Amino acid sequence: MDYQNLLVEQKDTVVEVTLNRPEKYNALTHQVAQEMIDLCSRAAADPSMRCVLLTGAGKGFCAGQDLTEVRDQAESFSLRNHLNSGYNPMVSALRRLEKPVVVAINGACAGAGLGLALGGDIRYASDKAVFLTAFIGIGLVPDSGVSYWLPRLVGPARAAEMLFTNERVSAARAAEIGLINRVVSNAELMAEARALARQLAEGPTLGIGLTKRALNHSLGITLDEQLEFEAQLQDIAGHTQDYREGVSAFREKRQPGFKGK
Ligand code: T3D
Repeated sequence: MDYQNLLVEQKDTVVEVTLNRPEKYNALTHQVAQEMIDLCSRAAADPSMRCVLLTGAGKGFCAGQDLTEVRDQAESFSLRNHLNSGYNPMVSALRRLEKPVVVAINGACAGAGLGLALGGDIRYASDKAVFLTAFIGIGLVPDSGVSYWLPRLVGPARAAEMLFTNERVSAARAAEIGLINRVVSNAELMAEARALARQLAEGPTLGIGLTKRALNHSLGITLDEQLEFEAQLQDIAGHTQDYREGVSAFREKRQPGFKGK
């Protein structure tokens, strides 16, 4: 597959993947998800790729769903199908990849972009990064694994706060509450993340892969079960007036007027 939205560069045994839609803060589309899925299956099959390092081009890491993408807004459009054919297999493929995945979060990380980051194994963030769930800002429910990871990483009360209020969480606070592993100065982020990726790639990566399988197994219900449940709920939220209003308000750069309908 030729990648239109990813920059992929292999440095020795580390494959560096950069989400490359900087003018939209690397917002996600179905095509981006297909490219990520392809990349994960290549990485799984290629023994010369022993660690994946994921980051974003420009100022943002990933702003979640591309809200400017023109698509069928008809009642029949199913967010469940949208998720099950794109973001869910993307997040699942990253998580199932039995090789270490380091995420270098260079800037804003929101919505399904947060799900993507949380699907990795070890997260370093720039001191300029900001984290927000974003879904409720447009009347939606968490998807892409965000409702799976948040309560497990930060506890149910903080998860509820982040999800209900859409607060912007700084990188320092994200490290404090366990959402990320480490904050690094913006200038040092890639050097630090590359050093970690290289260290992991030079380690016993088969053992790391099996350790990842053990960690995944320990988590109770599976990520895949929660991804499907999120997709069902998103289908309901995706047919509300509030969702239409949320997306229109974003495009028109104004505050949304939600009605709870
Ligand atoms: O609908 C479905 O498919 C269901 C699935 C949903 C999954 C989801 O991910 S839902 C959540 C979607 N994401 C959001 O709601 C986040 C929207 N963006 C923001 O809240 C803010 O942009 C950020 C907090 C991410 C960054 O804020 P800030 O102030 O640093 O930057 P900015 O000026 O708002 O954005 C910079 C540019 O990126 C700007 O472009 P412009 O105006 O300079 O040409 C902005 O429009 C663009 N951008 C940011 N987020 C998105 C985006 N373009 C498209 N889609 C975005 N999500």
